[in-house]
Amino acid sequence: MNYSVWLLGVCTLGLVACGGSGGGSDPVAGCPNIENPDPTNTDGDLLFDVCDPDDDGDGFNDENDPAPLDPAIPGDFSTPEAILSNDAMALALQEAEAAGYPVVTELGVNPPDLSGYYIREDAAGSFPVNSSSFDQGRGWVGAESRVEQTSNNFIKGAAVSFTSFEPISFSISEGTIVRGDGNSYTTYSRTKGTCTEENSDYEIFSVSITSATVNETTGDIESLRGVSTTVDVAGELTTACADRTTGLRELVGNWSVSEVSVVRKVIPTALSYMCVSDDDAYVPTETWINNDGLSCSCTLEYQLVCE
Ligand SMILES: [Ca+2]
Ligand SMILES: [Ca+2]
Repeated sequence: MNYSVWLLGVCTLGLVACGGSGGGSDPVAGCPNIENPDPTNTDGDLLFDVCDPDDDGDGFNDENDPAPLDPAIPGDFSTPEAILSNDAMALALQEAEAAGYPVVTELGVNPPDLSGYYIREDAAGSFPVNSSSFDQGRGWVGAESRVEQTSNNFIKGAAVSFTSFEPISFSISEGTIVRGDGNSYTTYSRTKGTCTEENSDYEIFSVSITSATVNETTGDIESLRGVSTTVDVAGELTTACADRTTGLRELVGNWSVSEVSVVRKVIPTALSYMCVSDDDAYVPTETWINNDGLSCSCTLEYQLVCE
């Protein structure tokens, strides 16, 4: 079975991370909605800690940060430049290139607009090389995803992963940075993944760089290749979780390359697993008001309910 579920499979398209920091909100000094807030401001940006989603400004949101008040742990991943200058990522890029799988790192600030809905077919992608230079023999699971790109080039995403015609996981993410020019782009993301198999509490903090081109006619994402490296871990690694990526990507400093030839851009009614409502689609735990004024939700069983 082609499987890479818990770390990479749950991340949309390879284009959106599963977690990461907030970004892209309008700059407002202090805390706009709190009266007399505690002025403690760890990272010295425009938001006080009490209303800053990422207190230390390292690019990992507080709830996804092993040390929310220490920017040295797991490191500064708040910008593409910071991710590129991280030692583990720099080594991963260098070794991936030496293995014949170079990953492009665009830094232009006029990337294509990736907003829309996408389908990555089950087993459409692969992991051709990793820290030990062998094919893991596993492919990406399928994914349906929603991408919202903000004006300052951050991406918010939601996705349902599937395999064997069943949905198997969902994710909601924000804080992925997109850079590029024309039709080519690179995304820079940071992720906390949690493996729950065999009652594991193992957490992996990783950063990823993924590049691709957008087909001007179809809007499809083509020739996608990315590298992801593990920068910190927490909890106890069970055998089941280690087996996911042959026990390598679960350890600090290890990396893997992923590739997908085509991720199709679709209209929402073409989606099978996300909850489609009017002209939009949602994943479990999301709620919204539909065009008829009804209160809707996408259930944990991936069912649309409006009342
Ligand atoms: Ca702050
Ligand atoms: Ca943080």
